[in-house]
Amino acid sequence: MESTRNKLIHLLEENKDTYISGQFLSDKLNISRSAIWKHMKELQKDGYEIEGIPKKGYRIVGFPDRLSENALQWGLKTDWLGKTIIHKEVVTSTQHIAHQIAQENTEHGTVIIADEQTNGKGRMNRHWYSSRDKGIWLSIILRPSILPYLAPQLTLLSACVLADVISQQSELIPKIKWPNDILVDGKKIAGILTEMQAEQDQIQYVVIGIGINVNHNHNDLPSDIQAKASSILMETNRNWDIKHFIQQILVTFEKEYNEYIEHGFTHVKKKWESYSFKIGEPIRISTLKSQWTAIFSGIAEDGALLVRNNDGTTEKLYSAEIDW
Ligand code: BT5
Repeated sequence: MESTRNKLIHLLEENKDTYISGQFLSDKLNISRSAIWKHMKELQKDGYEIEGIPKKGYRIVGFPDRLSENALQWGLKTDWLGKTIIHKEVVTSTQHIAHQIAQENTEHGTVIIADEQTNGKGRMNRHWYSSRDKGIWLSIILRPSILPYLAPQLTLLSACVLADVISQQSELIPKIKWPNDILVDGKKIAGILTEMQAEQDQIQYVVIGIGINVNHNHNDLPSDIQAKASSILMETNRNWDIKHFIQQILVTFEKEYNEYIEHGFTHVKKKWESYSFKIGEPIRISTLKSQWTAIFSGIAEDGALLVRNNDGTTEKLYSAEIDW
C-alpha cells in the first residue's frame, strides 16, 4: 500500500501549478492538519522544496537531486514505461531484482534503478563495474507479444535508444558495436544486457539491463578497463544530471518500443545500421568454436550479425564477439 508520505508527494506533484490548502490535503489523506505540517517539514529535510504560504497552502517547487522513485517520476512524460519505478541505493544487480519481481506478475514497463551495483552483470557472466552515483544502472521489465527468437531485436532497439539519447543530450557521436556496446571515440561508455524467460513460442518477460558511465572521471574506472572505457563526463568535460538522463532514456525507449510493436523492426534496423561501426569493412569474429576475419555486411531482420566470408558465402551469427 502506498504510504501517506508518497500519497502526499503525489498530490503535491499533481497540483504543482497551484497551491493546495492544508485542509484539502488533510481531507484527502485523512490525517490532521498538524500531521500534514509535520510531513512537510520531513520532506523539506529530505531536500524537497516546498513553499508554504498562509491562506494559500502548499506548493512543491523542486525535488531533491538524489535519485528516488518520486524524483524520477516527477515530470516523467511516459504513458506506461516507469509507471512503477523501484529505486535502491545498493543492489547486487538490478537484473537480479528484476528477475525476482518479474516472476510475481510485475507489470510491463516496471523499472529498477540503483545508485550502485556490487555485482553488476555483463554478458556471459562477465562483470559490469557500477560505481556509486556515477552512472545509470537500470533494468526494464517488458512483456512483449513477440516470438522469443525475435528478442535480440530488443537489444538492438535499446542500443539505438541509448545512442539517440547520448547524441541528443551531449552532442557526442556514439557508435554501436554489435550487438550491445555503445562507444564514443572507440571507447565503451555503455552496455546492454538482455535476458528473458520464455517458453517455446511465448515470452513470459524480458529484462533489458542498461549500464551507462555518466559522471566517471578516469580514476573512477577500474584500471583493467581504463584503456578501453570512458564516460560521458570524460568525453564532454562536464557533469551530467543523471535523473534527467534517465527520464530521457525512458521517454525515448517508450516511443521506439511502441513504434517497433506497431510497425516491426525495419525502422530499428535502419537506425541501428546508421549508428553501426564498420559496415562493409573487415572484422575479426570469435565464437566458442573458432576465430576468423570476414566482412561485416549488416544485421538481419531478426537482429543477427551478417558477415560475408572469404569464400563469398554469407553467414548469420547470433552469438559472437567482434573486433577489428
Ligand atoms: C555488457 O556486457 O556490456 C552489458 C552491461 C549491462 C550492465 C547493466 S547495468 C544495469 C543492469 N544490471 C546488471 O547487472 N547489468 C545491467 P558485455 O558486453 O559482456 O561487457 C562486459 C565487459 O565490458 C567487461 O568484461 C569489461 O571488459 C567491460 N566493462 C565492465 N564494466 C564496464 C564499465 N562500467 N564501462 C565500460 N566497460 C565495462
